[in-house]
Amino acid sequence: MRTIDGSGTARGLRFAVVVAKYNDFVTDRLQVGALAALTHHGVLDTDITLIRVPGAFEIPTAARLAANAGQFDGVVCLGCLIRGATPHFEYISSAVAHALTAASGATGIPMAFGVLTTNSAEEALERAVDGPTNKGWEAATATLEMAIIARCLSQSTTTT
Ligand code: DLZ
Repeated sequence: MRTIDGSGTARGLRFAVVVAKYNDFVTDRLQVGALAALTHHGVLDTDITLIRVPGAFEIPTAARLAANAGQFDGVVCLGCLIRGATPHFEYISSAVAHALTAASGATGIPMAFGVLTTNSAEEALERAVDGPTNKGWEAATATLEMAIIARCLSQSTTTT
């Protein structure tokens, strides 16, 4: 039996990190976490492209454009929606989640949903602390595991 689980080095893989600037007191911290995770797993700084978009609503379009550019093995998507401060919170959250699912499916490029949807700024900041519990770190790790899986599957040959 063969197991493919996304472990192993991510060196040589290229990533786009799409970050919403809205609520940047949180998203800047998610960005730090995501970049730390990519570096921790062997991704070279020169293989990372940072794309900063206005708000969460713009993340899926940028992610799809990045994927279609053919330069990336994965796209890490980071944003922060705060219910109390966002009148159309449910609408944007749902739109972003659905659009990212569609973009990843249509392009075949792994994308992770690192968009916080919290009740308060305090809850958001709790999810953007230093280290592996940072949701940016988690999203980057999920993206690179999926990129490793995609690389393994694309290199697989059928044997009889
Ligand atoms: C307009 C808006 C609001 C009210 N709240 C948020 C938010 O909590 N998080 C976020 O990332 N973006 C927010 N935005 C901006 C929208 O995502 C988008 O950038 C604008 O509606 C322009 O399309």
